[in-house]
Amino acid sequence: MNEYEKYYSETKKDFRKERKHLQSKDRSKYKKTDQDKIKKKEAQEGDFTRGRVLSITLQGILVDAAGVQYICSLKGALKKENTQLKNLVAVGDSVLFSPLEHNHGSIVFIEERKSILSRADNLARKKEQLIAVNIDQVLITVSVVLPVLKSFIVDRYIIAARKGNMEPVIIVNKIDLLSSSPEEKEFYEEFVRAYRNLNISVIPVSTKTLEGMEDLKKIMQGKTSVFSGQSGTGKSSLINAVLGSSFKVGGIVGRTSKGSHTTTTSHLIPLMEGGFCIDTPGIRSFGIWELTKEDIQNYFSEFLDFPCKYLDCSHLNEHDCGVKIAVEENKLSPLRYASYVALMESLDQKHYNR
Ligand SMILES: Nc1nc2c(ncn2[C@@H]2O[C@H](COP(=O)(O)OP(=O)(O)OP(=O)(O)O)[C@@H](O)[C@H]2O)c(=O)[nH]1
Ligand SMILES: [Mg+2]
Ligand SMILES: [Zn+2]
Repeated sequence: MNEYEKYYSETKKDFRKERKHLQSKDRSKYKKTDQDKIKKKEAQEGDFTRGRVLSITLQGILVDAAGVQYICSLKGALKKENTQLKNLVAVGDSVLFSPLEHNHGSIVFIEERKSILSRADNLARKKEQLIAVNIDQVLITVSVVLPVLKSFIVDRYIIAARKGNMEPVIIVNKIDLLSSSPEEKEFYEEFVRAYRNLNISVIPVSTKTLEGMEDLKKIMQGKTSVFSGQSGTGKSSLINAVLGSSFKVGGIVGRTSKGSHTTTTSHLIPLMEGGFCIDTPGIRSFGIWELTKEDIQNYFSEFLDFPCKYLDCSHLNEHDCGVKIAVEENKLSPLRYASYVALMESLDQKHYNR
């Protein structure tokens, strides 16, 4: 068992034992170096310690403060404060707490949230169900083959990430499988170029050859990331490679959900290099995944440079469409236009399905 497996292997019964073990580990891992003292000092805010909520279990709220974990509860006054939200505190929250004996603590303040992932099926209800908050970036994972690169799926994730106030980053995995076929190489290169042109970071990697892994770690450093993308693109493999473990990411989702209201329980995993990684299934099950025509049109903002005959032109079937002409004249990326059409058609599809 590696550190992360141990970390999450807590059950009600061995929770105390596990915690003791963690504490002794903490002591050896985080030697009191000068840098550590500085880090600690930064975390202090008056009499309170600043920390990050890693997980919410039946035993309490697990909070990380500069590498040391505390089991916290909410201070009474805080509990009454908010009646709208089902979960007062969410995984990813930045909190201030008073440290108590034996690595316990009492949370006195929850910082304003920068981004929120809440369940799509709960949006209509009065009580919003938070899954995770304060996620900085979505690592949109695609693979060069198996499954093949699909631009419109990437765009779908980019739109959702931005709607949720998170930075989209594209991870192109399995570059070891890039064959010497010129067509395949050309398409891959065009794909990378197209997104870099949109000022989106594209990181080619392989979990087999470990090419690009340092770049991936670098972009995750000091940030909170969630891996997202189609099945089979290698999200679990990438997380394992980043964490240096064989820890089954899918395996822990839901383990602690027994007896709670949630069907999806997420955990924040502290990274050795600083920063966190979250193990939710991605962003597809969240409210931001719902797509509107406006979302699509805002995303393809470069189309605005090419006026059409009709102001409300959909750029699909109309005559005298400036966008279609621009594509024909190679002034607009055919890759982008094809993606636009695919996304617009997916909207129609949904309409018919209703
Ligand atoms: N050749 C090659 N195969 C890879 C690479 N990364 C992952 N794979 C393989 O791709 C398959 C899918 O990988 P997973 O990590 O399970 O993919 P996932 O995105 O977690 O899939 P889901 O959990 O279904 O969403 C596995 O058979 C991996 O061994 C890579 O860099 N190169
Ligand atoms: Mg997986
Ligand atoms: Zn048009």
